[in-house]
Amino acid sequence: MNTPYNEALGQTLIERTKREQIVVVGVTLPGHTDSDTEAGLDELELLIDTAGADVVGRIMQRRDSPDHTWYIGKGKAEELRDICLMVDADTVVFDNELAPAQQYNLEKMLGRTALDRTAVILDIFAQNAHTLEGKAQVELALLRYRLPRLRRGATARMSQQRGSIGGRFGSGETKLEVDRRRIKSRISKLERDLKDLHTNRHLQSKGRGRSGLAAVTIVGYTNAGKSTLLNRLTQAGVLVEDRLFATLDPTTRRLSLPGGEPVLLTDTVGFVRRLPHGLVESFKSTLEVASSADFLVHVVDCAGSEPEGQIAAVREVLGEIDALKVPELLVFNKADVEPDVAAELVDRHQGSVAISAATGEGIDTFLRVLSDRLRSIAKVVELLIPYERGDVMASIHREGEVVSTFHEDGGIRVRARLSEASTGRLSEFVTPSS
Ligand SMILES: Nc1nc2c(ncn2[C@@H]2O[C@H](COP(=O)(O)OP(=O)(O)OP(=O)(O)O)[C@@H](O)[C@H]2O)c(=O)[nH]1
Ligand SMILES: [Mg+2]
Repeated sequence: MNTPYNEALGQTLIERTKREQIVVVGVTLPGHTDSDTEAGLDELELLIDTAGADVVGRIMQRRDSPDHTWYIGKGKAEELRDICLMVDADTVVFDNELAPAQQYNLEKMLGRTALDRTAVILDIFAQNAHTLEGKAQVELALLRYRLPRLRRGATARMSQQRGSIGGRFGSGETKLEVDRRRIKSRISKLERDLKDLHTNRHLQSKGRGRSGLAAVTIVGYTNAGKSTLLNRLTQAGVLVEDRLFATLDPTTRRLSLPGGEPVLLTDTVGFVRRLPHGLVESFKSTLEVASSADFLVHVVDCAGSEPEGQIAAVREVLGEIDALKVPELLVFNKADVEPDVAAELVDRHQGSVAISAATGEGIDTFLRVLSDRLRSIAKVVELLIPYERGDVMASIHREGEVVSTFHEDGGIRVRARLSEASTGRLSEFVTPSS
C-alpha cells in the first residue's frame, strides 16, 4: 500500500482489508489483437499488485479509434459503471493512455477515480524512490503528469482512501490543494536541482574515466534479474525482490574479469512496455549510465512472458535515451527455470549467452564472453613506455592485448588493443600518431 508501512503487529492484516479495489479496462485499436490487449492487461494487473492494490474486474472493447469523451463508447462506459457498483470498486485503470479531459469525464460519469497505466507506474516509482535524486526525479514526473489535470470546480472526491493510487492521481481534489503556478515553480526548482545533481555526477564519472576502468551497465526489463546478477558477480548486496521496479537508483561495483582487467559494473532501473515518456524524461540522468556506458549487458527473463517482446520494449527505451549505439551482450537469465527456452533463445540470437544468476550456472561462460567482447571493441593504439615504467607495461598487459613491441632509445614502443577508458588513463604515453 502507499501508506508507509508500519511495523506494528497486525498491520499486514489491516493493510489487506484496506487495499484499493480496481477494475481494469483495455481497448483494442486497429493494428492490435485482442490477445495483445489481454497481455497488456495481465501486465497492468502485475503493476497494480506491485503498487499495492487489487484488481477485481476486467473489461475490454474493440474500437476503430478512442471515443473523444470517454475513450470507450457510451454504452461500454455505462457497463463499466455497473460493474464498479457491483464489485464496489474504488478506481478504474485504463491500460491505454487517457487524455486529461477523458479522465475527467470518466470520473464524473463513474463517480470514481479513473486512471491510466502511466499513473500506476508513477505510483510504483514514487513508493520505491529512496535517494535524493530518485525522489526529485519521481516528484518531477508526478507534477508533470498532474499539471494538465488540474481543474477548477471539479466535483468533490468520492470515498477515497488517503494514500491510494487514485488519491494521488485523480483529477478532482488537486484544484484546491495546489494551484498551477505553485506546481510550475516547483517543477522549475526540481529541474534546477536535478541539473546540479547531474553536474556533480558528471564530475564524479569523469574521475572514474581517469581511473581507466571500462563502464559496463546492466539493463533489461523490470524483474529480469539485473540486481541478482550484480549481486552474484560482486556481492553488492542490492535489494532483490520478486516485484517490479525494485531498483530505481543505480549501484556501481568493481568487477575483475577472467583476463584480469577490472571493469565498473552498474545495475540500474528496469524498463517496461510503454514506459511513460515523462518518466523517461525525468530519469534522463539516471538512464545516462546506459547511454554513456562502454558496454551494455542486456538481461532478459527467459521464464517470463514474451521474452522477445521484452527485448523490443527495452530497445525502444534505449533508443529514446540514445543508448542503441552502445554495444550490447544479450544474456538470457533464469535458465534454471526454462532451460529449453533459454537454449532456443541463445540459438536465435547470435553471440548471446544463457545464465542463471540465481544458481550461478553459465556465469563463467558469460564472464569470458563479456571479457572477449570488451576486448574486441577496443582500438589499437601506439604507446611509448619508458624502460623504468614496468608498472605501465604490466597494466597494458592486464587491461588490453599487446599487438607488438619494439625496443628503441626512448623506451618500448607498444602497439596494443586498449579500451577507450584505458587509453584515456594512459594518455601521457600514447604517441600522437595513434
Ligand atoms: N529462478 C530464478 N530466479 C531468479 C533468477 N534471477 C533472478 N531471479 C528472481 O527474479 C526476481 C527479480 O530479481 P531482481 O534481481 O530483483 O530483478 P531486477 O531485474 O533487478 O528487477 P527490478 O530492479 O525490479 O527491475 C527475484 O525474485 C529473483 O530472486 C534466476 O536466475 N533464476
Ligand atoms: Mg533490481
